[in-house]
Amino acid sequence: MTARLGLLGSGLMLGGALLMGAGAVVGGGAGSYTMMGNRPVGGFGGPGMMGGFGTSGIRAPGPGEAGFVAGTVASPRVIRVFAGPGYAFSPSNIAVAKGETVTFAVTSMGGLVHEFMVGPADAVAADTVGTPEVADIGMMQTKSVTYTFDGSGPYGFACHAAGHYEAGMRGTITIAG
Ligand SMILES: [Cu+2]
Repeated sequence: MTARLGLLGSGLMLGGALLMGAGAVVGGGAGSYTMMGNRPVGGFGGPGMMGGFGTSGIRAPGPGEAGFVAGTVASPRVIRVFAGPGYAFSPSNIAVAKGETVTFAVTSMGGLVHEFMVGPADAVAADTVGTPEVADIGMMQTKSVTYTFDGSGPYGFACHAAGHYEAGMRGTITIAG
């Protein structure tokens, strides 16, 4: 598992290291590791997710990059986001094309339970009720939320688990082109 993760880039290598640490923190209980064997929760257990880990690399091309394909309502572009380790998202800055529909597949790395809210920056900052979000993302779980960026922004995302936003757990979404 560790070697496989190592192929995926520094972000996941960091996550892998954190996971080992988290196991020690919780006493190495088998329970904390059984989740790793389960399919991720949130609807991305299918071929699409595995494709994301394949030869195409950890992320698909973004706006302005060769091979970029804007997401649509019928076929959203999937962007993988790692919540943690610690109080941070990776990536913390995401570029989307104006009008495109994006599914954020958010995986919690490490022992903290996170949330992911996305939408207009002011609503996200204020944790406004009704702003799209997924919550209770446990260690190595993946949950997804889909959003269409049909405005001019600014947009953002954040985790509003107690204390996380204040600790800096937020990011920005740039409308490109
Ligand atoms: Cu969090």
